[in-house]
Amino acid sequence: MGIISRGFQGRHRDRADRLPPGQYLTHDFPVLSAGPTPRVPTDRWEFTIDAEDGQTLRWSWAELTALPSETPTVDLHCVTKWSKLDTSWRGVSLDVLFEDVESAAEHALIHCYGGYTTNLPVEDLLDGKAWIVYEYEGEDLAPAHGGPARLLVPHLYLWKSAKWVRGIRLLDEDEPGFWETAGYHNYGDPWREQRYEGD
Ligand SMILES: Nc1nc2c(c(=O)[nH]1)N[C@H]1C(S)=C(S)[C@@H](COP(=O)(O)O)O[C@H]1N2
Ligand SMILES: [Mo]
Repeated sequence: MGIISRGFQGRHRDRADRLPPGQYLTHDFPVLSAGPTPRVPTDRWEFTIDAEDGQTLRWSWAELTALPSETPTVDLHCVTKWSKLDTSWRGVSLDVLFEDVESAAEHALIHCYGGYTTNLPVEDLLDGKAWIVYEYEGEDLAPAHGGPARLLVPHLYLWKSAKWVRGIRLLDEDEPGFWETAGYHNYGDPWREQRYEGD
């Protein structure tokens, strides 16, 4: 219930302190998509975690939304320099989805309806740092913002928060995703201003 995000914000209580270097505050919610918005009816939606040994775990929409949910309130930081404070979401912690995953893989490649991909270390998905969210500010997540469901991993730049998320592939070797291949930073920590390769 937002304990992690409250703790995180406790360290950055002031608005100015909560703004990473080079960012400005915005109050609207811009839409940034590399392609058209895929429309995925929830009766055909599924989410999978594929481990490096071939094991696949699968959730239907009904199964995902029946899992215990959390309501994180988090700050968003986009590499195009806008930040938005105190956004509130509902979704399932990746810790819950990883409960039955047996894997020693350190790398994750997120894949989406529509073809977008992004990579991050598995540890950045765990310990209360990431969710599959399906509500924003108390409403169903709008398709433009990734509905029916998106990844939310707010401690990294927002391009890592994959919209229309479809699954996670666990990999022994790191594999860059869409923007990482195009010159964005492989990790993308806004507090270290890791915008582009070499930052
Ligand atoms: N599937 C998918 N996810 C995506 C993107 C995308 O183009 N496709 N864009 C990323 C980028 S670059 C940003 S900044 C955020 C924007 O999220 P928003 O449109 O909800 O603001 O989504 C990220 N997730
Ligand atoms: Mo972005």
